[in-house]
Amino acid sequence: MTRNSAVLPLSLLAALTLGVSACGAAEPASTGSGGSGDSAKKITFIQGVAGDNFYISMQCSAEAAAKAAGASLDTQGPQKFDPTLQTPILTSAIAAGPDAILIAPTDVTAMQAPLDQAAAAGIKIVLVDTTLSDPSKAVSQISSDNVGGGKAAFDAIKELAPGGGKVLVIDNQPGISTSDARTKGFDDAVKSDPSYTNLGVQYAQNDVAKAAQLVTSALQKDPDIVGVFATNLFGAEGAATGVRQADKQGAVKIVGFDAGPDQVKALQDGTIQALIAQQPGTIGKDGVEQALAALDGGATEKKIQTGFTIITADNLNSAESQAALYKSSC
Ligand code: T6T
Repeated sequence: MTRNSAVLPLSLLAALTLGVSACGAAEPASTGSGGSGDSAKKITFIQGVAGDNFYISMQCSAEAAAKAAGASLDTQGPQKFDPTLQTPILTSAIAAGPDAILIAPTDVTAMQAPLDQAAAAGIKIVLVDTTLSDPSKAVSQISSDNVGGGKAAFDAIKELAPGGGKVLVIDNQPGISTSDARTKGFDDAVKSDPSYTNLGVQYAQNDVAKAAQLVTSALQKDPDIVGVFATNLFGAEGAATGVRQADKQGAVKIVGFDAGPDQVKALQDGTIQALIAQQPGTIGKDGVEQALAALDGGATEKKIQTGFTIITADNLNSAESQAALYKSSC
């Protein structure tokens, strides 16, 4: 099923202007909310990485949905977007015996076996944001239209730099379903327009400083780069820093996935031109509802696709853009 998955028409991109930045990873989170009594359903939410505005926003709505249903929800997350750090968190969550786990798997293959084990233990698994190579054991998977988002990013760069030229992608790491799909959507779109050349994907491992360094080096080698697509919060923050360091704000257009407070600041100061805000709140709410439906023996939706909002400096103050901004806390 697809919900709210319409990409804003490109005509709305006519108002494109600037933006970007990010947020750092935090302590492994473990916060709880809602639900009381022995009969309350227990849900654990395992983020891709703690301290990321996208997952914080998802947590807030998941907590609210759990509370409304009389269930409890506790949230945990690794300090880095890394399956070797997420696996032990999942293992101890399984040992605690929740009724359901909502999780953003940090790798399509590395998280497969531990999640299959959780499902085999009778825990209802809902994949939120990212997915697995084989998601069949999950009761539901909910994510943005990431291929469409990658294409929308290129469409935005085209509007910002209509003359064509070289474009670059700053990504987290390979093996993440969401960003792999974003880079594919972007790359396919670039290939359809011979006036642009995709210099390819560079991986920054969610490290803002590394993303900045990749962008400054790329600009030294190819000073005529016209656009950078950053596939998530941290890549966008780093790309903005790299472009600032090269003193090329505005000359190099940055389009970044996600819309945390730092990205919005960069949009306002003109370093980033467009943000593709996902709907983490919807993903979290739907995730809890799917988990509870599965626990109650009700119907679940195997796949739910959510949409996004393209935010520019010009439309930032609109009600739609304001509603799409990510939270730093609940
Ligand atoms: O872009 C989101 C999320 O969709 C992706 O899977 C990982 O990075 C973010 O959490 C943003 O940092």
